[in-house]
Amino acid sequence: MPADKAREITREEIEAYRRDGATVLRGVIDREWIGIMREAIDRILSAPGPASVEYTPKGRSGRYYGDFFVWRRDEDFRRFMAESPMPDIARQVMGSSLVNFFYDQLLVKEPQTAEPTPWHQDLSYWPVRGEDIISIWAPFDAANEESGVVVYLRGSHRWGKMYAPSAFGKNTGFAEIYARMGLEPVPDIEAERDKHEILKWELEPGDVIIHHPLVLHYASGNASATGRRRGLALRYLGDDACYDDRPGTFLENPRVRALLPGFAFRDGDRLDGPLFPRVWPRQG
Ligand SMILES: O=C(O)CCC(=O)C(=O)O
Repeated sequence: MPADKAREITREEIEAYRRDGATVLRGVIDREWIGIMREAIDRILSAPGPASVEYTPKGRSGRYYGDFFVWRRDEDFRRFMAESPMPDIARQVMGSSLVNFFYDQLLVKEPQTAEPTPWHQDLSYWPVRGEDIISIWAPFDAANEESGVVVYLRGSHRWGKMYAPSAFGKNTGFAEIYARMGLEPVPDIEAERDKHEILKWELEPGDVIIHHPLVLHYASGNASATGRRRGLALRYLGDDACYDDRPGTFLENPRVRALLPGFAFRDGDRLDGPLFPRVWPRQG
């Protein structure tokens, strides 16, 4: 049986997350889960889902693949978000007594993929609000500067700003939706990287990064000739998180909406039930 409980997340780790907007947790996923999820990810890559996006334009080298709510169609993804140590990590870091799963996002960059993940904050894409919202980013290959590990602008979650979402690829249908929000665009951080304090870690499978929904983050393409970069982000909602009915979020994308049949929440509702399962306290 792969592990379901997380080790204790230390006070220093939680303080670093709160202060900086992101921190690394080493060795929190065991080998059995890593094996299960590598196979599961490859299964998805060979049969892309209805809301998946190929961010690498046709004819270019590599492949940047994105997919959403994969747990809804793959049992191993479902087990990983609900039965691995991930919900226990989310609970400990948020200090929440209730945790619901928001969604998973698969982000794979095969060798020699030029496309970066642009600088962005997560919250502006999402129909949620609250403080108790966390992402856990887990790599299933070595992730480093060459292969495109996610990097963070330290403390940017505390700027009191929400920028417009940046579309990850052209012609994905998302850019037009995001334009409806009327928010100012993310500044050109790549152009002035040296003016900022960038947090970055080299990760091995088993390590994860936890990040705040308002921290600015970015990942380069995968410049490696042979090393893959399979990444999975899991998003959890804690005690004060609720549905936010504002315009322009990813719910307006018909392909995402189609993954959520019967979605009928009203502004302020807790996202709970079969579409956003409660994972803490553990069910069953
Ligand atoms: O994996 C990546 O390239 C980006 C990840 C990301 O933006 C996220 O998890 O929010």
